[in-house]
Amino acid sequence: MRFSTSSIIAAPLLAAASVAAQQSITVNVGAGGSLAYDPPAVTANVGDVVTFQFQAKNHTVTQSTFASPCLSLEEPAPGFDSGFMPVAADLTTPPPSVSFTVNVTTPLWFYCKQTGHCEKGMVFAINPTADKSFAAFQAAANASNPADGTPGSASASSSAPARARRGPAVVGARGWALALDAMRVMGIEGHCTDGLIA
Ligand SMILES: [Cu+2]
Repeated sequence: MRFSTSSIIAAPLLAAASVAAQQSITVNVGAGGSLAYDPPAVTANVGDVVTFQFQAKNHTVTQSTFASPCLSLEEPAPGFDSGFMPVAADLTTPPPSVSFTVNVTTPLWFYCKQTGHCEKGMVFAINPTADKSFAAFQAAANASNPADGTPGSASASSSAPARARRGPAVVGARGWALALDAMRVMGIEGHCTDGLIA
């Protein structure tokens, strides 16, 4: 665990350190059955090659826009699209991959066009900025209409949906700790049973 965390942090630092050399960046798609790109966002220079390795299920990497995360980029010209990449559950050969060469310095936005995946947050970004962050892009994806991918009413800059989903677990943990503290104060720690706690 310690080693894998270090390598995840080190990769972008190395990419930023050697500006002149062309970088090769690998992004895992749907690893372990997840609806996610790993890493979900990368920093890249013009000429760098991002290779998407499709690990499971049937995903795509499809270019969209910050304003409409779950709709394919069509104007002024159709954007990058890997197309659907079905992967057998018992795959033993190297996973299929598709590469994308970074051609601009401005942010690039992508999503999975499999039904419902984008709205569940399966999005990816190259060179997101402070103003147009990956978190804001993903929040806008979460707020999009699952039926047709059109943008939702929530602002792209709002991170409220993500907070709302994490909220109950945090409150629950705090409530549990407070309850235990209260029982200790009351001196009933030794007397509480599973039935009393529930
Ligand atoms: Cu997908």
